[in-house]
Order: sequence, then structure tokens, then C-alpha cells
Amino acid sequence: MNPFIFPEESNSLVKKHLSQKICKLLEQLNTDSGFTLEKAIHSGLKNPDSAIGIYAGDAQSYQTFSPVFDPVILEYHGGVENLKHKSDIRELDLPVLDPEEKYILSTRIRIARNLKGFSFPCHMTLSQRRELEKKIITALSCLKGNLKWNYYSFEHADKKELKRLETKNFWFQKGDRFQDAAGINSDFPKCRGVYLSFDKQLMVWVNEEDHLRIISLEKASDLSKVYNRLCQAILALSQTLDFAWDKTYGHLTSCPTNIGTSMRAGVHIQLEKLEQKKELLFQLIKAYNLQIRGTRGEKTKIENAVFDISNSQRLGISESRIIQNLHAGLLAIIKAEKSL
Ligand code: ADP
Ligand code: DAR
Repeated sequence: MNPFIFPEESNSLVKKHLSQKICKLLEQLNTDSGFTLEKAIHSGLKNPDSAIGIYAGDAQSYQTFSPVFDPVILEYHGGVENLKHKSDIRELDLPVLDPEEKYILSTRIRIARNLKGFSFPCHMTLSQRRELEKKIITALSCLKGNLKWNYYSFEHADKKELKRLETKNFWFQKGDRFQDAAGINSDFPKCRGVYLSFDKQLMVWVNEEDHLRIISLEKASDLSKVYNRLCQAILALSQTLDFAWDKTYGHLTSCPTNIGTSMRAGVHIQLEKLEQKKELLFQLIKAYNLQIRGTRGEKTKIENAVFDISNSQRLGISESRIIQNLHAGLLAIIKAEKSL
């Protein structure tokens, strides 16, 4: 009898792949930091509408619990047998997507990083979070030129300052119920904060779903410029920080959906015509291996025909290839919108 009973209505990948046999194999195991199978799947047990339902508590989770992580990853990311993930972060020079600024409202590219040797956010004590935050703040202080500026601690920054950041959507909220059930919100808002560059076009979230979410964004459609800023930031931070990396799965993240490049590159694009011709939009999304999210992010609705369109593949593809594919896909979508 499987000791872990998933809600009957759950269709999560972890429920599908955690057979009784695998459960028996894994339920007594724990990683060196004490992370267990029960902790890994707690979110999926509590949230019947989980799509995935499992989180990693540290890099070792992907090995210790590989009998359940591997099939979940294979099904979610698709066709990655005999994978050796390769990273390729180099600046690009692509034409501006929407020079008349008729469709694209903003461009945002984010990557996630977790520091080697630290437990991941769903499995950290307050003192580990404090040590991690200190280490990251020191690394961020080395950013130069247009990447330079300031760290705003949610715990210590001036409340008026934090309110200003919130109204400008320059900070992050407490994790959703899926992240909460996983343990990602423990001690929130302690040891959480946002680093902002002076031009407000680079943000680094500290201790959100991952140790670092490095975000380059601007209210325009120059995808290369947004990507090149991210390249400069991640290459600068890589000089002083060691990241959790696996030769098969690339960058390791709390949620297995983000491993590999951990990159989500996308735009907020207003598509009033294609909103009325969704089947055409979905064909283009499929053809260019893209995905649609709601206007306010994951699991939210589309408002005023503003679609969040981003890359779908994160694993088994390089960062530069993601950007080039996204660029081609968005050009095709804009062309279709214009033709309607
Ligand atoms: P992720 O960090 O995985 O991308 P979400 O999809 O929830 O998570 O997005 C996080 C936040 O970033 C949300 O508030 C979302 O509205 C915002 N966002 C995403 N893409 C863009 C964009 N192109 N322009 C402006 N804001 C964006
Ligand atoms: N809510 C979880 C995570 C899905 C992917 N999104 C992330 N990692 N923010 C689920 O199982 O649906």
C-alpha cells in the first residue's frame, strides 16, 4: 500500500510516475541535508491541481530520488534520453521585433540559479537563508556600469521604498500555495530581497523559488538588448558564485520544470485579432515551440488580449538557441496579426 495517497482528482506527473514499487524504494531514503521523498512530494499531495507536484530540496535530490525525478523530467521536457545539456550564453544581435511598438508591450528574460553546496529554498533553515543572502549581496555589489545599483531587503528596507517597488512590480510576492506547501515560503519575508540596477532593467530576486532569479526586462521589443544585459549579469555573477550544475540536467532548480537553461524568455504582446483566431495562434505557438501564460504570469488569465508568450523548452537547448527561436516565432506571430 502506497503510504502517500494523492488526491483522486490529481493528474500530476509525480502521481503518475511514483509507483508503489518506486515508493517502497525511496520512502526511507534522504539526501545528506535530510531531504526526504515525503518533503519532495508534499506540494503534490496537498494540491490536487498540481501539474508536476514535486520539488527538489537540494542538488542531490535529483540523484537520490532519480527513479521518480527522471520519468517526470522525461515526460515534461520530452525527448531528452542520453542528454548532455550544453549551455551557450553569448551576446546576440537580432533585429528589433516591433519597431513601431504596435504589439509588444515589454520583453522579459529570466534565469534561475541555485548556489552549489546550499539546500534549495524549500529546504532551508533561517540561518542557511541568512548565510546565502549575505553571500549573494556581496556578489551583487561587484556588478558594474549599467548593472550597478542597490539591494532592497524585504526585512530591513524602508517600507515606503518597498511599497514603491511593489507598485512598479519590481519585487516578488510570497510564493503561491504550491510553493507554500513545498516549504518555499518558510520565514518569509526574512532573507528575501530584490536587487535593482540603476536603470531598473535588471532585477535579481533573492530567495524566491530559487536562490536567484536573474531578470532582464524592458518596455520594448529589442530582444537582443534584453538578452545581452542578462548575459553580462550572469557572466559577472559567475565570477564569484558557484552554481548547482549537473552534466545531464544542466542548471538544477527547485522545480524540475526549470532545469537545463532555467530560462524563460518572453514578451507581453497585445494580439487583438489573433485573440479572435486562437486556433491560428495555437498553431504558431506549437510550430515555434512556445508557450502562453496569462497577463499576470503563471496560472493567470489573459487580460485585454495581452498574452505572455515565451519559450517552452528549457532543457536540451542552449540559451542562445532559445532566444533565436523566440525571435523567429514572434516575427511570425506579428506577421499573422498584421495580416488579419
Ligand atoms: P516566472 O518567474 O517563472 O516567469 P511568472 O510567469 O509567474 O513566473 O511571472 C512572474 C512575474 O513576471 C509575473 O508578475 C508576470 O506578470 C511578470 N512577467 C512575465 N513576463 C513579463 C513580461 N514580458 N513583461 C512584464 N512582466 C512580465
Ligand atoms: N505549481 C507546481 C509547479 C509548476 C511549474 N511552475 C513553477 N515551478 N513555478 C505544479 O506542480 O503545478
